[in-house]
Amino acid sequence: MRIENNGLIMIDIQNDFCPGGALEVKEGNEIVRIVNSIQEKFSTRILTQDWHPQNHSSFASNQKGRDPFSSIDLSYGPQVLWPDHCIMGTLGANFHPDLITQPANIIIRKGFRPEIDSYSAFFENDKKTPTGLTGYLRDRNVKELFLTGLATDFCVFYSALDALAQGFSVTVISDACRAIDLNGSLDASMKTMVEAGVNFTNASFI
Ligand code: VGL
Ligand code: ZN
Repeated sequence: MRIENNGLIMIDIQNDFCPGGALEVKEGNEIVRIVNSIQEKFSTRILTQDWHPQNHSSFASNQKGRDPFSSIDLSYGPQVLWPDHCIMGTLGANFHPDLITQPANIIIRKGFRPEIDSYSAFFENDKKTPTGLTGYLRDRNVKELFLTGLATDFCVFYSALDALAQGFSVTVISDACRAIDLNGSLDASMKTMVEAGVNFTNASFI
């Protein structure tokens, strides 16, 4: 079945989030085959790409005396500090080499402003600055979104909540996602998504 007017969002399936990468997500590479196997069932295919300048404020290396995976307060609220990752133009920012990218209709890059991080595919972490994805999807008359990618408890999580708030129906394809799981973030994000009304399925049911 090809699902018309439905969109598949493939979030940050990039080398730096896969084993051996700068911010590796356990088993991150294992989703590539699963994501590839369902792409043709969707009429609209969206890739997102975490795309940071070297001086990005979410990098612990740019915050004096701070360690990766600690948290600080930035102008828009608390922000986890990460190892340098997905630096624009580097190999680590490339999509996983086995990910099928040709059929994608649009690539949304996010996190390119030095002063603000961007987990969600829709809004940056100030919850105000849009990426433009909402307008793109509305213009394409997409109503239902299916989310895959890395990481379940950060970029997938914030994208799912924002997509719901923008009026889309949202289904996370669980076996096509993997988590960072920092201080219980996976459990917390799952609970929040369930309570918010996110649906969950597996790729074999698509
Ligand atoms: C992500 C942390 C920092 C993600 C991106 O894709 O989930 N996490 N940048
Ligand atoms: Zn990032």
